[in-house]
Amino acid sequence: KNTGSSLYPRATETRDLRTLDGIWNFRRSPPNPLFGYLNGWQEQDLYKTGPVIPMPVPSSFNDVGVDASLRDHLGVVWYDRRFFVPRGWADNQRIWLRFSSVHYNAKVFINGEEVVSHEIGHLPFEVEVTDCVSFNTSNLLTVVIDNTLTRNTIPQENGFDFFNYAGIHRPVYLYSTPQVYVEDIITQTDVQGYTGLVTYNVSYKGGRSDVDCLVELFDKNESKVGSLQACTGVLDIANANLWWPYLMHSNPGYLYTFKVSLIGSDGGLLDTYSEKIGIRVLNWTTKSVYLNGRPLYLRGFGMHEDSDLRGKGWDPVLWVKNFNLIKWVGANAFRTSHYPYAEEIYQMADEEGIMIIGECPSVNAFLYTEELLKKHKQSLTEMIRRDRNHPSVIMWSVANEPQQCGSNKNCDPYYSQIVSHVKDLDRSRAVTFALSDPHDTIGKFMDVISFNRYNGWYAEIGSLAHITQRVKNESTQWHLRYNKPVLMSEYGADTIAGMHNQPEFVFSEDYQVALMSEHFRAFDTLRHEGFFMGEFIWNFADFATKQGLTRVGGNKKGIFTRQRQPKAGAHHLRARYLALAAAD
Ligand code: GCB
Repeated sequence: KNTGSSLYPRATETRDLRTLDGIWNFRRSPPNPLFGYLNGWQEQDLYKTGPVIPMPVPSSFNDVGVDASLRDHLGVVWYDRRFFVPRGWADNQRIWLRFSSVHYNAKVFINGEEVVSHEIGHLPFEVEVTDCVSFNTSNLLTVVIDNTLTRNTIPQENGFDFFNYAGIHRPVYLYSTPQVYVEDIITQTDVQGYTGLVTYNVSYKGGRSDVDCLVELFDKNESKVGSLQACTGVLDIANANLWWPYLMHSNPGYLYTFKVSLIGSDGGLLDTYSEKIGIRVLNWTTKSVYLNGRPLYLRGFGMHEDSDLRGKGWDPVLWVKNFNLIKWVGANAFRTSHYPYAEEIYQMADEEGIMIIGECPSVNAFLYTEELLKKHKQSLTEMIRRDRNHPSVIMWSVANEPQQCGSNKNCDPYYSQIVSHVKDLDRSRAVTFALSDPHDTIGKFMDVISFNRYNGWYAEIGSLAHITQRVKNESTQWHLRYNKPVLMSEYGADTIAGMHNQPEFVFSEDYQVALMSEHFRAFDTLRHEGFFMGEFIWNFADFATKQGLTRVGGNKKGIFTRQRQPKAGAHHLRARYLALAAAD
């Protein structure tokens, strides 16, 4: 089967697109994961083989029901729906089925025939289904999902606190392309003086060798500023408008439209596809990461894709609000802790000038097996393939809090291979990991040292006394040990909105504010040392977790509640971030 491209699905002059989002039928499997297959559930409508419940797509399935067994379900679930294929697509078109994310393991059937399977959530997969669909009648689409995590999944079981939401998390599309189609576009930009350079590589498929690529670049006013007739090349853009971060420039997030057309030998248009790109250049030293020659100071957050009822389901309402809040606070960056987010989020970040550290789904890994390494690499391949053209993505985070890397001898070879894998795919961005063990030896593989530390929380709970000194010491030690730029990728305190205590007491808004102030004092000294390049509070908003002694209705370290209302900490952070932005 043709497993297609990594391009975001779009209708163009030559491509058509239908969404398959909506209410699907859903059923949990009995504990035997094979039960449904053995009873032929994939071969007929699910409602004919037993009771079904309505399930929204996209959404996690966990929180839309009324019983804990659905919320906490671990194992196999079944989804299905019917769809029609437009008659017009029968005319020499290829037909593609695309899932933007299904968590964790997915098997997809059309009219009873298995067409594709995919492991690892948070990343898209697609397959050509031209020969599997019928134009004369409706088609049955069945998706079987298993959310069981093991020692050899990415992430591994039990290694993280966020809730293991599952389901069809992002949009599902049916789309058409011509026979000869643009398969992939890779762009990389550079800046020399006032000139922007766009190096590109367009690949196409479809069995004709007499195809030419016409590449055109348009500015925001839709004026053509460059073009080339070649599938690989470099466009020189004089007086380019560079892509700048939010609040660093009066016109942040400037994007050009990169349009590719495939032209046949008779001059006819075969396929066309456009995407937005930003012109900017990144480089880094032992002290900092530079964007367009200017050192970056990142003011940001760790986040989650998480909200009431939807769990991890893509929700444009939530994310437009999130971006408005990110800008209101004066932040310029976030880390996609702890997995790649929906593609639409990177598109918004491109437009708004918000910088992203793109993290793959490896969270708190332990036991470094060959099988895990293979999957970890696969997650990076898929993430980089998907996200590499976004100007907003400035760094790759290849893992959050790898475990035992101070003691386990397998760690070094494992992470050295992980980093070389990333470098083979993309040398234009710095690589980081969010470290938590002060004895970690894997900092040597990184371009930037990120560290997570909960002073005043997991260390010395309730005491503010040593926070400033500890943050300063640890940051300095990381820098001295590895001679790399350092950023604090997590710090924070659980805070119940509305709870007040004077003098400050843990879980109160007052304690969160006081703990933040102690960190700010450290950051202010560190900023002037020249190697400290950013602060990311944990977390942007409260989020769901598994049940546990330390989680009162979830992880409450948000500066916003889960409903995106500000705690006192949000106002406190805003005052700081806006002042930092003014000094930027
Ligand atoms: C961490 C993890 C993050 C947790 C956080 C916490 O170190 O990276 O996923 O949510 O601590 O609040 O415990």
